[in-house]
Amino acid sequence: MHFATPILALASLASTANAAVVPAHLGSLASKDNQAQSACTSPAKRQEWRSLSSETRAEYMGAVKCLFTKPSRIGLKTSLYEDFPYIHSKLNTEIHFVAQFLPWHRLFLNMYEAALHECGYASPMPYWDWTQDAGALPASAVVQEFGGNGAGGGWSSPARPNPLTSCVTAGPLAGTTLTYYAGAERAHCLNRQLNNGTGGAKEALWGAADYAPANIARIVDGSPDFATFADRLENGPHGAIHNAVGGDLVPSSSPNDPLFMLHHAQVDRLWARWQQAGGAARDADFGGKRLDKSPATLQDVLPYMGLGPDMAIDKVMTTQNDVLCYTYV
Ligand SMILES: [Cu+2]
Repeated sequence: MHFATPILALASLASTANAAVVPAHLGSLASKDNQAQSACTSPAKRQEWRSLSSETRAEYMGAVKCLFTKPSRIGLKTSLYEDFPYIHSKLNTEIHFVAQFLPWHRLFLNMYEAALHECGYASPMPYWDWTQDAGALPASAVVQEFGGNGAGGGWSSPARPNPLTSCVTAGPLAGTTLTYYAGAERAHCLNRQLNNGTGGAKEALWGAADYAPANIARIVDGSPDFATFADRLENGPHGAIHNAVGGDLVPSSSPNDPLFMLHHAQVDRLWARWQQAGGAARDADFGGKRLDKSPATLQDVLPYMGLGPDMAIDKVMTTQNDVLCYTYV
């Protein structure tokens, strides 16, 4: 069976001066005009976690744990797994609350998917459709399969100093230890402090209504341009899920929690849906501010600190081109 091999695609981009070189398997059949499109002939189909077979879900979990056994790609003394929280934390201000948020996470996720494939996972990256769990987050089958709540976990202000004692003790991730927290080295267990977002006034601040189907429909159907859409998505449901899961999913090192990647696959899926709903023009609809408040452009380069090649934003504006090759089902 053939799967998209993003890391090979990325490696070939990095190793050739001309990114438009025809992939070897297409040979001379590809004309100059259709090279970019033809590099992706059978897009991987990304599915919701709950629609995967139990064998595929077990394989995914095995690959996540395998990442802890692989060496860092960026020169850290920690594992390949921890490259992801480390990089995300280091780049925090450059990739959040700025125009780069969606494209940066799209390619970051692709690098993670490629690493899982190297660790024996043979299926496309799954996503977590949390709209199905609005109002009952702790009971979510996705959350439960990833180990559920941390010990003693429950609503806790993200602003407080976190003692990091709400350890996940169930499921395949029980006993996971992590090195980085926020911007520091701070060894700790995988932490969660789940809440429904339906309780008191504080809990409702990152409430279930933010990630309920009605709000997602409002954002996807009612946002006229990229900047509006991206802002609503990041500051609404995206942030609500980070805070409602709590623990390790709150600070800049949030890829510490494996749920991060399934969460961001859903965020990426909603961007892809918004793009598709608006036709081809939205494949080039990008805008907003850089960290220094100047206007962002499609030629701005996304940084990955050596985990994979840095990439211009216009290379990741669709999910089917010479860099990416997937769709959502
Ligand atoms: Cu992020």
